[in-house]
Amino acid sequence: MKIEESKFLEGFVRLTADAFKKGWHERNGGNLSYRIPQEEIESVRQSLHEVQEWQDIGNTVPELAGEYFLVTGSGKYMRNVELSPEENVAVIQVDAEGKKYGIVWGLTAGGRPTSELPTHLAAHELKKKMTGGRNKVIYHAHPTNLIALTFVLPLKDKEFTHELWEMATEDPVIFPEGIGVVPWMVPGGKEIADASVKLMEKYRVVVWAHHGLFVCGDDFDEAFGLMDTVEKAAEICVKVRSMGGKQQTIPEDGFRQLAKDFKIDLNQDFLK
Ligand code: 2HA
Ligand code: ZN
Repeated sequence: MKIEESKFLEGFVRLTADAFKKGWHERNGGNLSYRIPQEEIESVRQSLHEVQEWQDIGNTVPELAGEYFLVTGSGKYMRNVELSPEENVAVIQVDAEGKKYGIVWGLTAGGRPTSELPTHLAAHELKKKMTGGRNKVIYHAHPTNLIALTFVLPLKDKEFTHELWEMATEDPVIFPEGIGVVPWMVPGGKEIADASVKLMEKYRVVVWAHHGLFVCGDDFDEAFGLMDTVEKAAEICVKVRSMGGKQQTIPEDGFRQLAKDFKIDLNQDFLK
């Protein structure tokens, strides 16, 4: 079949359209990538062309040698992906050494894959290994309330996580391992990729201070749902602080009880 008929492109486009409407993607903000499993890439082979030019990834990902990814384009707008996927996203292949990529579909009006490719691919490499291949989505957005909180909450994993766990009873069930925080850094390079991937060893959600959020997921629903849940917690937090701050909250033992009843492996280091 043609790639336009594939379920994975449909899922990718649906996430970008929904996420733009959420207000998480001003201008060219944010980026999305999907590791395309072998059988899915074979099913759309007729749409792919040869690699014209191999370019540096800006990172080394040997465990992803030969793999294919669907990625948003650098400088492209999330809101335009739905109108014209072929101009705004690309399918890339990683070379045999895991150092370069080549475009095999998309970006028909020119362009390069997302500026955050070093972080996306390094996170894919790690999560593929950690989940036995189940994790396929890496997603970065600029959600307003979450970014606002990075100006007032301590930029510490424990404090940031605990504050957001308190904001809705089922939040600890959605991100029981907690949230990692990367201090402010220049985006787009290997330094922020290394810092993020180090935290991704422990978490599925990583905050970039004064910038945005990185999440992973087995599929589009999981990645979008995680972004949505964390941003909603952040929105409640902003509202609570705007109303003068907490007058009461979930008791500390409540978290332990929740973990027991919901059978979740809640990160005990983040309880008080
Ligand atoms: O502009 O969000 O972090 C895309 C980005 C870079
Ligand atoms: Zn960004």
